[in-house]
Amino acid sequence: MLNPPEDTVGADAYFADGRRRTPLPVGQLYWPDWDRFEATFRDLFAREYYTNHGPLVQALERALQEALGVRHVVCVNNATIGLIMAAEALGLRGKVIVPAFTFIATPQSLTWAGLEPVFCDVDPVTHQMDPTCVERLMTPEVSAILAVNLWGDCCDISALSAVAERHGRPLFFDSAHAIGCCYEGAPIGRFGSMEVFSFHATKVLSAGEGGCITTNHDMLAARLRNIRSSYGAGPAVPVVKTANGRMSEAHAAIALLNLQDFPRTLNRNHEIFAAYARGLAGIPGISLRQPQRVSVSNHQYIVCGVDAEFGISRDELVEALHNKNIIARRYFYPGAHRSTPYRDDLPQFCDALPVTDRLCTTLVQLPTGALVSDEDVEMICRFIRDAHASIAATA
Ligand code: T4K
Repeated sequence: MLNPPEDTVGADAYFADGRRRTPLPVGQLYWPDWDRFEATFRDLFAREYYTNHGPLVQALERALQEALGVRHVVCVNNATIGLIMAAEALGLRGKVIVPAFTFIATPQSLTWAGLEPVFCDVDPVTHQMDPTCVERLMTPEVSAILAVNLWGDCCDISALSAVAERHGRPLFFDSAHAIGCCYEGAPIGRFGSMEVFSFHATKVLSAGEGGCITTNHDMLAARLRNIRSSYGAGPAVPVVKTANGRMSEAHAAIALLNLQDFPRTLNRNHEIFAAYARGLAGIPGISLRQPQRVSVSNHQYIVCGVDAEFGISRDELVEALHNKNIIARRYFYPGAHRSTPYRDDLPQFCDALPVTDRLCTTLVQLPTGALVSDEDVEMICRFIRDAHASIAATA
C-alpha cells in the first residue's frame, strides 16, 4: 500500500459503530515520501532558482514529452489557466461547444477567454461528450469544440475528430482527469490541437497545484510559451494577450517525484477499483461505472450510479456516508448549465440536457487514492450493502 497515514489504517481506523475516525476524501492525494522530498528540496534551495522555467520544470516537460509521445509539453500553474491559454493560442472567437457535465472550470475558462459556451449533452453510458449532439449544435458562430475526457476514461476521439474535421473547426481537450490513460493503445495527450492536464493534489499525478498543455503543433507551442510567460521564453510570436501561467520549481519537483512513483500509483488505483467492483457487485440499484473507451485507465475517480432500486436517493446515500466520515462527492451537481452565471446568462440550456441532468442527480464518487486502505473499501462497500438491506427490510 502507498503512504496511508499511520492513524487511518488497521483496526483503529474505525469506531465500533462503523464510523471512520478521520474523514476520508475522494481525492487521489499521492505524495512523495519524506526522504526523497527533503533531498529534492535541499537541492532546490541550494540552487536558489525558484521559477521562470528552471531546470526542474524543463526536466518535467522533457519527461512528460517522452512518456506521452508528444512534441511539446508546456507546464503551467493549474489546468484552468492552461485551458484559458489554449483558447487564446488557438485565436478563438465567438462560441465553443463544450459539455455541461464537467467541472465548472471548463466552461469558466472559455468565459475568461471572452468566448461563449454552447452546452452539449453527454452519452448516457460513457458520460463523455456526445458527438451527435456536437454535430447538431454546430453553427457558423462556433469556432471550436472543447471536449472533456472524464473520470479516467475518454471521449469517442475518432468520432469527435471526424465532426471537427468535417466542419473545419479545431478540437481541443480538457484532459484534467486523464494523465496515464490510453486510447487505442496511445497515451492521451497526443490528440486534437491541444490537451490540458491538471496536476492538482486531488489528481492522480500531483504537483500540489499545476498542470500542462500538450501539442504536436510547433506554432501553437510557441504561442503557448509566449502567453505563459509574457514573452519571457522562446522565440517571440504574435499573441494578443499574455499572462503568468508559469509553474514554480517547487511544484515541478513534487510532480517529478510523483512521476517516478506513477507506475505504483496506477497499480494501487487498479487494485482499489477491482476491490470496489467485487464489494459492490450485485447490490440492487448500485452500478459501478467501468471505463468504456480507454485501453488503459488511471481510475482517477470511482463513480457509481444510484438508481431507484437502491431504496434511497443519491443525496441520502451521500449524507449517510458523510455521517460515517466517508466524504463522498456529487460531481458535477447541478451541472455547469445550471450553475452561475450560465443558468441566468444562457437559460436556453437549462432544460435541454436530459442525460447531464440525470447524471448530476444520480452519480456518487467514492474515495480512492493514497489515503484509501483495503479495509476502507471493504467498510464502504459493506456499509452500502447493509444500507440497502435494511431499507429493503423495512419497505
Ligand atoms: N477540468 C476538469 C474536468 C476538472 O475536474 C478540473 C478540476 C479542472 C478542469 C481544473 O483543474 P485545476 O485548475 O484545479 O488544475 C476539486 C479540485 O480542486 C479540482 O482540481 C478538480 N477538478 C475538481 C473535480 O475537484 P473540489 O472543490 O470539489 O474539491 P477539493 O479540492 O476541496 O478536494 C476534494 C477533497 O479532498 C476534499 O474533501 C478535501 C480533500 N483534500 C483536498 C486537498 C486539495 C485533502 O484532503 N487535501 C488536499 O490537499 O475541487
